[in-house]
Amino acid sequence: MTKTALITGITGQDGYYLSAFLLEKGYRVVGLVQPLAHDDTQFLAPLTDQLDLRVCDLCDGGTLTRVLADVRPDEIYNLGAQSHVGHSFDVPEMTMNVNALGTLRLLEAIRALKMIEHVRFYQASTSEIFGDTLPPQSETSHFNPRSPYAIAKLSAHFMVKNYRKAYGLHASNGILFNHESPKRGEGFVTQKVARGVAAIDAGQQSIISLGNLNAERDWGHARDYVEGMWAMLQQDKADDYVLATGQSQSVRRLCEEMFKYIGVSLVWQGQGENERGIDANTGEVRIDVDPQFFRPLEVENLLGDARKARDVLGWHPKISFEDMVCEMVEEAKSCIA
Ligand code: NAP
Ligand code: G4F
Repeated sequence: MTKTALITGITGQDGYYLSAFLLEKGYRVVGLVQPLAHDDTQFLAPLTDQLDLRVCDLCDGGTLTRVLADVRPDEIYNLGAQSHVGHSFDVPEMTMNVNALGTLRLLEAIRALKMIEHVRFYQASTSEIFGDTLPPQSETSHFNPRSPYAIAKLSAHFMVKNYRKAYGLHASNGILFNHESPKRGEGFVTQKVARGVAAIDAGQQSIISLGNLNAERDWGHARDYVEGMWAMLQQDKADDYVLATGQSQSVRRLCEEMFKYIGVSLVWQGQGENERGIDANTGEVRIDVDPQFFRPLEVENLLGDARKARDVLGWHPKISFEDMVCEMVEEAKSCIA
């Protein structure tokens, strides 16, 4: 029997890779697209003729319920979110509405439609919920959120646990550490640097301005992480899992690695707001620090311990940081060419 998966946030990075993965497995894939976001579906262009796209906002409980009643999915992947941490400080109410209440609306629709026993639910939780808890962070680490984004996601995380315990819903939180790809939104640091490097290589830009160069992230590739999402829903029992590579890099090191692909070796001079990344050969400044990219509160160091996912799900990341970086820079260069 063909299984049906419903994906919220299908126009995002993970929505793209998860759709491709599920289509390959023979699923019927239905995706929710925001009412005013039709242009965004171009992103899905290679897949759109195989997808069933429905217009629905996570802030609209009535439409969510009607779509669910019509689609009757076997699996729901709730990826839809205002996912930019820095931006969440500017739009905290909207972030709470989409990320926390949006999840609750979906869970309530499942309950109202008496689908609890028939559907499996994946929640896109996040390593941001650990905040300044010291690494490595695992499922048992303290949650210490430091942004409206993380607070909203933690609320959704607990709501999912609550529906699992109270009503027996097969609902799992994937506590995912950063994962990137050429499909990454341009507001995130990996894509910003990849596109900046490509533009510098093409002579269209001379410098990339960044915020906190010291922050460390556990960066993997989105293609690996969507496999973990699916694996969680194939278990007899729902549970929460960390997905991570177990290695972290600073933003500074990310820059060094990306510039290598255009033959530039960076050296660093100065400190704090005066720090500069300089082309060791030419002396040209390629990176500077602009305080407008600092956040009111920062998460300094995320490094995940994904042993539970490895032992229970058999999941482990296959794509290295270096290969992910190479793919992003090459794709950014080919978009300019
Ligand atoms: P993304 O590229 O920012 O995609 C977010 C998706 O949510 C987009 O399709 C967006 O639609 C949709 N969306 C936003 N507001 C919505 C609303 N009101 N109603 C319905 N849909 C809405 O994020 P991603 O990187 O794919 O991440 C997927 C999920 O995993 C997100 O929930 C994110 O918070 C979480 N997460 C991501 C990472 C990571 O490193 N990528 C790590 C941990 C957790 P538009 O395209 O129209 O804006
Ligand atoms: O790329 P980022 O914006 O990702 P961030 O904040 O880690 O969030 C991403 O990963 C989370 C999982 O841990 C997801 F839940 C979330 O949805 C999102 O996908 O920033 C990474 C780091 C931060 O410390 C930031 O302060 O890079 C630092 N940074 C330095 N300069 C910058 C910049 N970030 C951005 N976006 N832009 C800069 O110019």
